[in-house]
Amino acid sequence: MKVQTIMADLERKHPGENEYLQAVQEVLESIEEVYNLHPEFEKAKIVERMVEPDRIFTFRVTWVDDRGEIQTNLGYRIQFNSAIGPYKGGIRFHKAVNPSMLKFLGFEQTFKNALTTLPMGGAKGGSDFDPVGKSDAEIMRFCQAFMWELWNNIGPDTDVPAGDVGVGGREIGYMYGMYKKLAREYNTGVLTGKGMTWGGSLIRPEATGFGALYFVEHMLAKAGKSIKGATVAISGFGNVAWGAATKATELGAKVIAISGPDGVVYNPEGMNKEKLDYMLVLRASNRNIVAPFAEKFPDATFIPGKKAWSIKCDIALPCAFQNELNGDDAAELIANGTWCAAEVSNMGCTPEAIATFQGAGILFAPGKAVNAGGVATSGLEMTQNAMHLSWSAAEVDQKLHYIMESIHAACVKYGTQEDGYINYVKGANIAGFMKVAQAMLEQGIV
Ligand code: 2IT
Repeated sequence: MKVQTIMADLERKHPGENEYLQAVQEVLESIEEVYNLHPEFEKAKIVERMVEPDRIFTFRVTWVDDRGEIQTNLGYRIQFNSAIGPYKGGIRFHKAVNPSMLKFLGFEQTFKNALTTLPMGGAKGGSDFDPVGKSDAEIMRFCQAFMWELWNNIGPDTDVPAGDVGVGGREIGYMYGMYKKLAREYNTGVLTGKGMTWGGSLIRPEATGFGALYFVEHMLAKAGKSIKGATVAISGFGNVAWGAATKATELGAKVIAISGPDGVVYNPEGMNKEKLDYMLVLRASNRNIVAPFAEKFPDATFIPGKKAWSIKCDIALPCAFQNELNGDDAAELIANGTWCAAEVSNMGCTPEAIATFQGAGILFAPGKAVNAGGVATSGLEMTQNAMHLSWSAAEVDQKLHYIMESIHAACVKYGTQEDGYINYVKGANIAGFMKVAQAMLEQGIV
C-alpha cells in the first residue's frame, strides 16, 4: 500500500471533504507498516474497499416550525462497513453537518466498534438541522420527519442508530415513537440510548464519559500515575462532558474547566453534585451557552471567547467536537504543565496537536479508543433488547469496565514502541483495522 497514492485518489474523488480525508490519512499512516506485512490484504484490496462507505442515503426532511413556516433540511445515513456486524453508530444534529463530517465519523466508528470486542459494523447519520433555540415541539416534529424517511433502512439486525452531538434521550424517544408507528413493530433494538422504561440500558447516558475515565485510569496506571488530586480541563458541557466530569470527580480529580461556544468557565473549586446536575439543565435549555454556570455558582468565573485549553491543568479532555484542540492549544497546554490528553470527542485533536503531544512524550490517546464506552454500552443495550430483559446498573458498569480494559490492552499490544512509549493512536488503529480486515478477507469480494 502506498498511502500517498490512495490519498491522492481519494482527494480527486472527494475534493474538499477535509474531515473525511483527515480521518482516513491518520488511519492509513498508522497501519501502513503492518499492512505491508500482509500481502493477502493487499491482494484483496482491503484498504481501497474499506475507505469508501458501503452506501449513503441522502434525503430531504421537511417540517413545519412554530410560526407555521415550512423548513427543509438535509438528512443522511452513511452505512460504512458491515464486516463484523450490523451497521451501528450515532446520529448528529448540527448546523455544520455535511457528507464529509458524517463520512469521517462513520469511518472512525468502524474501527471504534471493532475495538469494543462486540459484533458491530460502522455507520453514522445526521442532519444540518440546528437544535439551538428550537422548541420542544419543533424538535419533535423534526425528529418525526427525519424518521419518516429513515425507518425503512434501519432495523435491529440491519442498522442501529443512536445519539451523538445534538441527539440525546429526548430525540431518540421522538424518533422511536415515529419508527414504531411506521414499522408497526415494537423493535426495541432498532435504536439505542432509549428511555429506561422502554428498552434503554442503565448506564448508557453515562457510558461515554465513564468509559473514557476508565480508559484514562488504565493509561495512567500503566505510566505509574494516578488521577487522584489531578486537575482536569474539559471542553463542552453536554452529555459526554457531564459523564466525564462526573466520573473524574468521583475518582478524586478536580474538574476546573468546562466550556461552550461562548467561552470557558474556570471552576477552581471543582465540581459537586449540584454543579454536575446543572450541566444537564444547561444542555436541556438548548441555548448552547455555558456562561450561566458562572452566574449560578459564584466560585466559578466565565471567560468569554476562550477555550478550555487556556486553563492550566494536568489532564485535558476534549469532549465537544472534532478539531477542537489545535497545535497552538497543545503547545499552550504543554507549556502550562499538562501531562495527559485524551480525546473524548471524535477526532477532537488536529493532526498538529497530536504530533505536538506525542513529540513532547506526554500521554495521549485517541477518541476511537477513549470514547468507545458509549457505543459499547449501546451494544450491551442491543443484547438486552434481543434477550428481552434488562441488566442492573452494576452489571452494565462491570461489563463497561471490562471492555475499556480490553481496549486499553489492545492499544498497548499494538502501540508500544521500541523505546517504550505507547503510541495509542497507532495501537487503536491497528487493533481495529486488523479485526475488520480479517473479516472482510474471509467474506470474499463483496
Ligand atoms: O460516536 C459515537 O460512538 C456515538 N455517538 C455513539 C454511537 C452509538 O451507537 O452508541
